Amino acid sequence: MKGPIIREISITPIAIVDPPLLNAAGLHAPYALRTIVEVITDDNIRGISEIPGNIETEIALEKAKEVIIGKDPFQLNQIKDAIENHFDKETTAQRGDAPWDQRKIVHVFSALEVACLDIIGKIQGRPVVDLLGGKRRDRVPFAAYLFYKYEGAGGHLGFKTDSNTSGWDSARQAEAVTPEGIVRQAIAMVKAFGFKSIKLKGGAFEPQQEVDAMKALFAHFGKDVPLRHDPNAIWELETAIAYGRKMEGILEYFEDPVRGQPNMSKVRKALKMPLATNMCTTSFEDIPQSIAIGSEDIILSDHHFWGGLRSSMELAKVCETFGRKLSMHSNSHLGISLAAMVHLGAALPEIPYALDTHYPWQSDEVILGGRIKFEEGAVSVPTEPGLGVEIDREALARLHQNYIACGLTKRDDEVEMQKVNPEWKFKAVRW
Ligand code: GKR
Ligand code: MG
Repeated sequence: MKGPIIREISITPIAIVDPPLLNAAGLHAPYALRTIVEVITDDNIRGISEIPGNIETEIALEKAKEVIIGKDPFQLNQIKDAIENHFDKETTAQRGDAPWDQRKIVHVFSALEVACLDIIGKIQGRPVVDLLGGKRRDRVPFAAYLFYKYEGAGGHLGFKTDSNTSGWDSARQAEAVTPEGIVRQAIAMVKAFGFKSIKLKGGAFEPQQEVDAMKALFAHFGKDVPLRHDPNAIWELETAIAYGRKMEGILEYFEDPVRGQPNMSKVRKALKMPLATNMCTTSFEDIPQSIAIGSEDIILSDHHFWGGLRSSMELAKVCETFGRKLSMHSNSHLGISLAAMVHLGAALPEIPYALDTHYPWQSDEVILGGRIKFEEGAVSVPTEPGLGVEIDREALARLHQNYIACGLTKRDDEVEMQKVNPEWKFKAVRW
């Protein structure tokens, strides 16, 4: 039987408004970059996906067309093999020192896989979750993701910001540097989205200031709201043990306090709380050493980095076998990525921890129907065929214009930070 054939792949870089959020690598630019990928079959079925934007990934996607156009979108193994053979092998070291993953090929395959699953779902009349083995839950829980931020840096936030702005919009606009500022941000975000767990992106200020913020969150929300802290591996081993000890009993988990599996393993042995990572165990090739030395309890997967939704399901099995828990990492993103995360979240054997999402920080959207709604901190699993979301053409064109106008081609939080503080330099380990 003749299957569908991939006739065209369209790659559209976009820039979405992003607030001036701080992290260990510096400051978010006024725009976060995403790439929208559309895979179109010979009978005009269109599968879509969204990945972090980076000019090098877009060039690699362009080059992938040479081996993907003409393939059957159902043949995901062939597509994967073709990509692997077409490009040089990428190593874990290429993920880089930044909090986010800088490899190209994992992104390329993830973009193509999700778009092909969207096509397959549309042809079969089934949601993507059914292609991952079927739904284990109807709603997928997410966590509040707090950030230190400067008021005034960066660009406009995509909504009217005047003295009448209230609720989450007002908190999103406000400076949050002190523990009290972080608690105010948490209250507004939890109220607006109903999140039941809270994570603070750390690594921006001295450890004691961040520990004080976690203590202030604990004092306000109490033990029934799980808390996490993520300094993005910028602490020394001794710092992580000393300050981690101060957070024992208040953190649900401690995320990437130090750099590298050996250091993570030492912190894990020294502290009485689970460790999570999206920085030291980031691909299947990292798993043997992770198990041998025990570098973490929880792997924060990300389908954009782990090679798509199906390999994230495989990772779930590996985690189950070796006594790891699995949860999800995020970066600034829109609704296509969120929909993919929700399908995956619905299929995973268990969700012991609410998943990360940056979504509340964004105000743009590229899908028809506008921004996806959270209820009680969770997103309902789409039931329509494929991902269940479609591109809003007018929004895509506008966000692509933003991309052209803003002049950014890759994420560089150090350069953005230097616009505020010219002396500032990224350090892989700072405190
Ligand atoms: O958005 O600034 C950010 C985060 O620092 C992000 O880039 C990280 O990749 O959220 C991520 C994390 O959990 O490490
Ligand atoms: Mg992290």
